[in-house]
Amino acid sequence: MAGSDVKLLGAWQSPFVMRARIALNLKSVEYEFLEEKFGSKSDLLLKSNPVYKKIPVLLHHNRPICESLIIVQYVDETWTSGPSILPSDPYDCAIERFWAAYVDDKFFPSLFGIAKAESEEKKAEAIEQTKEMVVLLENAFKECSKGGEFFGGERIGFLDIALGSVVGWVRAVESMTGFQLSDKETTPGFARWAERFCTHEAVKEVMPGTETLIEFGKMALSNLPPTN
Ligand code: GSH
Repeated sequence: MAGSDVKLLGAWQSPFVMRARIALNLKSVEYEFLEEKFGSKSDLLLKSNPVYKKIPVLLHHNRPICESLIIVQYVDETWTSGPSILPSDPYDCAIERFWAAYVDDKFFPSLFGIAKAESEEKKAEAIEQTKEMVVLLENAFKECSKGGEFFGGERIGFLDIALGSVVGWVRAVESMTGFQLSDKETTPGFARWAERFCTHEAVKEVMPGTETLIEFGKMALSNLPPTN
């Protein structure tokens, strides 16, 4: 069932969509990118992901696969001739999945909590919390990379994709708030890894620039519903 007829429903600015695009690029899979407009959902999206109604959705021979990390695993298992994304060792695999879940459950919400904070006090709290998380991720990098350049060792792996997809947004939040979440003194491993990840062939064409993300972020924040 590998082969062509691959479509991806997504949006350029979404870190979740970036995960699917990076996985497809790593495997050199050609795909059609069907861009969803911000603030609306196409009929194809509603039909393909009726449960969550969210992007990304991968359509392989018109069969939908939803949820970014599940898509990454599907791509890895389907296009086996390309470089492996998940580690072959079950323990290494479990550790990468653990940290990928941490990225989704803790790190993303904390990072976007900075941008959405309604007072300076709340913003400072969210920044401190996110910085502590970067330190944890720095330690995870040491454990997973085993001295290599990426979480996956010498190649980009599952956790690189899970966390790396948000690096552009980390930079955008840093620039918008004037606070560094990661730097070469406190989290040197994370900082160097982020540079390497963003300049990788499979990543650079899908990773938007900081200024472009800031512009989008301001527009998206101004469209948030008011909180009471
Ligand atoms: N857990 C999902 C995944 O990993 O794919 C999250 C996907 C997600 O939140 N996508 C956002 C979305 O479609 C775009 S960044 N939002 C529209 C909505 O929430 O209605």
